[in-house]
Amino acid sequence: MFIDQAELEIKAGDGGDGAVTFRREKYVPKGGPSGGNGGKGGDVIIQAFGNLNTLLDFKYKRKYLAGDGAIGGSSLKDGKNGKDVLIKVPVGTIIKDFVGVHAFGKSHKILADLDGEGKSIIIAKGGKGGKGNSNFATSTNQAPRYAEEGKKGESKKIILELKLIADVGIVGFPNAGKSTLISVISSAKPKISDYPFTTLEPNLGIVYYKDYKNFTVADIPGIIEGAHEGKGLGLKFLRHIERTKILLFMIEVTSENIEKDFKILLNELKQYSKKLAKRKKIIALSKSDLLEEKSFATISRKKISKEVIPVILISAVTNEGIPGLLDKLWEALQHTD
Ligand SMILES: Nc1nc2c(ncn2[C@@H]2O[C@H](COP(=O)(O)OP(=O)(O)OP(=O)(O)O)[C@@H](O)[C@H]2O)c(=O)[nH]1
Ligand SMILES: [Mg+2]
Repeated sequence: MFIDQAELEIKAGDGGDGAVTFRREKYVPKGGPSGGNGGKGGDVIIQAFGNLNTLLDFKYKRKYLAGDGAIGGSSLKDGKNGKDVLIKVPVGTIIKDFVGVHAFGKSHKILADLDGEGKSIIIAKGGKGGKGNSNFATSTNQAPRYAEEGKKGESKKIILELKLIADVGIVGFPNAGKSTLISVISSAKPKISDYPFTTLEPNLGIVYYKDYKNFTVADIPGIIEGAHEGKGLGLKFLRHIERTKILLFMIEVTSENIEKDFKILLNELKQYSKKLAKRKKIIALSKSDLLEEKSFATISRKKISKEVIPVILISAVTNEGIPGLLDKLWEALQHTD
């Protein structure tokens, strides 16, 4: 199962209490106050790591507690600070408030969008340590018998939501050859099979292009007509290509009606998000090795779409068109922001 949303309970550490102690020295019958401060509670920190790509870990572990600060010591020694907890998430993880109910219904406030490697947030702050009694001595009370209590650490419920960040998102019917393409052009090794809905979770691959240049491609489950009404696997996976710059439509070249297929795919995208459907597009006609006579010339580009969209014939089996496709994707990426 692909987990792209998780609910966590987090609690930062409580601050340690300040201490009430007095100096005991030889020949000093009444020592002054010597209670140290309590330690600070540990923070809960969430950080994005590029080598992760699911929220699966959070299916099993949902509670995160940072360490409490220790009580202040005698002889003005401060208590130890509590240990921080670091929660590692994939790049592209959005952190939301568990729930915010207001006049218009429920909403989840976005607390952070960890959209870059190494980005982090202190999601729950540890409580301050309490001051020891040594801080409270005054001219009228030289031996205070009280100290401050440590402050409680923050605790909250949060939602993690993952939206993959890729340069190119592949859209197509099941079995079009999307996963095969990503396995050929990148180091990703997704499951490939001769039946629909082989891909159940998004795959992200890095394409190493010429001269150490690279870009990322996301392969998502296939879409079918009516997906916006929940048919097949629905459209929820489109969220993973919402943040791509280019959409690569993949249609089998042997299809009876490429133009119609393109329209169906585009319509499903529109139902999900008009903004997404407007993104820059490239069409790859897959499995060109199955084309009996080389009749690509007869597939009119104009017929496929009214917009001017590059159409490239490819085969993951013979490698035909693949280098040209990478050139086109790279070139198009240079013209997007
Ligand atoms: N002849 C030929 N077969 C291909 C080519 N590319 C993919 N296939 C085959 O087409 C079938 C489907 O390939 P996948 O890559 O799993 O297709 P997909 O689009 O990822 O499918 P879903 O994950 O179900 O959406 C497999 O049997 C592949 O071996 C190609 O270029 N030529
Ligand atoms: Mg697939």
